[in-house]
Amino acid sequence: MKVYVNGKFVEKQDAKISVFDHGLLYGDGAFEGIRAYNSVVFKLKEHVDRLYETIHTLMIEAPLTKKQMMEVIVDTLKKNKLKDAYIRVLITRGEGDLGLDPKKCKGSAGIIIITDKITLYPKELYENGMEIITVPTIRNNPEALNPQLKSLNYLNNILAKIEASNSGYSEAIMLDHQGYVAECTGDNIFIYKNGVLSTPSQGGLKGITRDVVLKYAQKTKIKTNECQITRHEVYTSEECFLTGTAAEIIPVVKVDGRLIGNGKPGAITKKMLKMFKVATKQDGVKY
Ligand code: PXG
Repeated sequence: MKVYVNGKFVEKQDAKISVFDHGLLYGDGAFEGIRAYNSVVFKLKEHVDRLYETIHTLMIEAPLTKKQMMEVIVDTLKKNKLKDAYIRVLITRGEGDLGLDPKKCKGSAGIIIITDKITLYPKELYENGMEIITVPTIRNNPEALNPQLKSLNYLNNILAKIEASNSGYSEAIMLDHQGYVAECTGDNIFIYKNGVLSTPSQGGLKGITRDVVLKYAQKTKIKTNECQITRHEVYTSEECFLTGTAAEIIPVVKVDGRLIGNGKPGAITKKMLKMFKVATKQDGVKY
């Protein structure tokens, strides 16, 4: 497997950066998780735009222009001869000294790692739905560390993941600083009730898969609502599902021990899954 590191393609075992890189020392950097399906990089432009929005706020200098970045991502896929892949793109602050000061860093690093398909959850969960819980760790307050920043510091989500997994669950709901449902550790959450598909308006990442689902629902005349959502509203929903690049779309059938609907993946969830499969083959950059 060839990895792109700072302008060079190297073998996996030679893909290394300095231990003085602030990406390692402080989680000072940004990343994206992208997928390619049958030689189409799904929503490539949207992912690269989001990556560059994160580094803009973090004031990290881009190692490549957006256009170059998109080209290098495609080159990495071609070099590895992969039609289906999960792509991890990182931009770190670069090498500095043992102090926080970003001004002392020499220049950002760009890294592209590719793996053949990843399946985040077991196949049967996609068919039968998963059971999730709410965990004590709340999502970062947006005025402390905005959830729109896909930074290399994922400890907030990792702490929640640890809590989920300690209790025997593979995914968890994280509440926001006001106690409303924000999102899951690596996915957005949707609920469906009385003809309306709702997703939290605040506290979580505005996911690209989330956006695909919202746009498709609107196109097919399903009412959508981005709003504050309570746990009670999740418990009493007819359907619930999670969305994310890694997870794709996964049905949820039980939350904190409460059955959702009839405890089986619902019709709207199945409709979204079907749409998503079609979209992933069309909606992106072909190579
Ligand atoms: N919320 C969070 C906190 C995320 O990290 C999503 C929602 C979904 O966004 P997209 O744009 O992918 O629809 C993400 C992204 C993992 C993993 O290993 C998950 C993500 C990113 C990196 C790793 O579970 N999800």
